[in-house]
Amino acid sequence: MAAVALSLAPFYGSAYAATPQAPIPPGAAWWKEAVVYQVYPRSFNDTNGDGIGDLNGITAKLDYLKTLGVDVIWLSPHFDSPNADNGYDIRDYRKVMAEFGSMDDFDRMLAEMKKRGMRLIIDLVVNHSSDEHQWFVESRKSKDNPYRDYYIWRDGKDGGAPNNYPSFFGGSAWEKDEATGQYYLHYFARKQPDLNWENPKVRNEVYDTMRFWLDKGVSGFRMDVIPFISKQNGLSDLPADKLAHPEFVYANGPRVHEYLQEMNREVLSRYDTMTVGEAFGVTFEQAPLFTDARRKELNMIFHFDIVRLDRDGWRKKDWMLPQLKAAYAQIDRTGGTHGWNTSFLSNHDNPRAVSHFGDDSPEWRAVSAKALATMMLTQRGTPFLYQGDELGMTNYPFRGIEDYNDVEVKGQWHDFVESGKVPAEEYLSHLRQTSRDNARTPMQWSAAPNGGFTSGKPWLAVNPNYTRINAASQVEDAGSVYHHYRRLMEVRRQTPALIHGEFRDLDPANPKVFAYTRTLDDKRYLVLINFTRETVVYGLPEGLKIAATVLDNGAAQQPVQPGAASVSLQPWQATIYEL
Ligand code: TEU
Ligand code: CA
Repeated sequence: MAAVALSLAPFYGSAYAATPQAPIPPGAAWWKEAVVYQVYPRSFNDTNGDGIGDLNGITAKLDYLKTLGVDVIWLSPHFDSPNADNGYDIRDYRKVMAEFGSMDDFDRMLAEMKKRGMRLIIDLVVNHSSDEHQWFVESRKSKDNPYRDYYIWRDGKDGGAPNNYPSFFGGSAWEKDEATGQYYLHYFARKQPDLNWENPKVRNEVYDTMRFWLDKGVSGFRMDVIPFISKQNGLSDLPADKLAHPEFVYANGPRVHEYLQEMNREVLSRYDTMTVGEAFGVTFEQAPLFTDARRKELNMIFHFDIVRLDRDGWRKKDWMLPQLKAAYAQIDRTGGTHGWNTSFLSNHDNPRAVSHFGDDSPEWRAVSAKALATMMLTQRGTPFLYQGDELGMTNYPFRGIEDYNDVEVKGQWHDFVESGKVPAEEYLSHLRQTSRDNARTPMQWSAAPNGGFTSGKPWLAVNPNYTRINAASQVEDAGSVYHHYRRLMEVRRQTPALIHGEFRDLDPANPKVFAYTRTLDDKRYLVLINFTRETVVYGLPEGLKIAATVLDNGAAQQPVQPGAASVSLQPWQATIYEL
């Protein structure tokens, strides 16, 4: 305990008292300086006992987020939806999902955020809508319906689908519709038909929707699978080697940049916004096409290269630290001088950060979660923190297939297990580690029943470790994961070099330690992170001298002497030094 107090010393005094930060002023770069917190509303906080999180539940927790140091909230879809994919299938883009509350609740939530100097970005899900959207209800009625061209309809070929495109949620990406005998395209579930962006009416509908929410006061959008909006000319069959990862074809339609530039011209440039594109299927080489500010498209994108480092679809693979570092270095390069990046380790589609990249055993969970926090918040990119990761929440102890809720799992179970291609046990052993449901279990607010998330029956089971891992106990404990995140955000806010400074990996091949500098003008910082359970003596590269410790994650045993040539890094130690 003494060691913890000592290592926290530099920021313990002022930071624990939690001086609320001043709001970031409007202007070109507020979104570079901001820390974003993703709320998955269904699992955040339920205030009416129906087992589903709601907007009032978010409003009730704004002080918690403010104290943590959050500047911007990204709200996963809050729109009217039949929930085939938990809101990523939108029935009405201008209506609030009934389970989440009303438009009045939304307006109040937004006003309360503004009162606290926080901004809100919402999820723009416009590659597809719900099949229950009025546009699709009309579109499927007849070939000459005025809405027919809002979606992508084709005749079948040789008695089957128009081409061999697979859906991410299992089976073909085409569904035959009885009314006309034609097929419609759906990259995701059958209940998520793809919109036809070639139709200018569709684009204008989307822009109108964006204006509707911007005029209400939201500050921008996270754009769901936005590179997929332009479809390949001719929609020909995928070659065999592209079938396993169709995203690299789906993301490369010929008109995607034209559409994004039009969207920017028509809408985004007229407001003070931030935009982040979910860039599934976009390579490092292509990334600047989306984010180079001179092109006027998006501010930043989510690269998948870190969260999918050790993945092949639902399969989990081994990973090594140098691979992770290489991904960081490449991502940083794609940002370049004119672009900007994101920094994230988890979201509602990925397993929990600490279970994925840290060590979620009881002994190492907290310290490794803090080490990952240090890494995530000292990259050159806007950090996106996923709800619950600030507590070091872990993956769920899934047993059988019946424990899962995700539409993706149901499709895969059918395609791989029921088809006899993969034994159930093999699929399940990977799924336990890779399932999206790991991140979707309810927030663990306290040690009360259901982690204080609901007084009713939660829509998805709460992780039984809520009695040990919860917000109430961590807010009280200065040495918690929560307070480490809070201190990191405060340090980041006060240290321009950690936001804008040049990133340099000092030792890309080191399998145990991630060592990098962040440099801005004459200010230089060193970050050292030990990714192992062992003590590692790390010799500093020639010429580097530590001037002071800025913040460590509670693992350090003794302060480093100024001028020291090496540091004895404790297991999972992560420290920011000033050079
Ligand atoms: O996800 C896009 C996406 O392609 C993957 O992350 C996907 O979830 C899957 O894991 C691929 O195998 C976005 C949303 O974030 C996700 O929640 C939605 O299900 C999807 O789009 C459809 O809207
Ligand atoms: Ca509720």
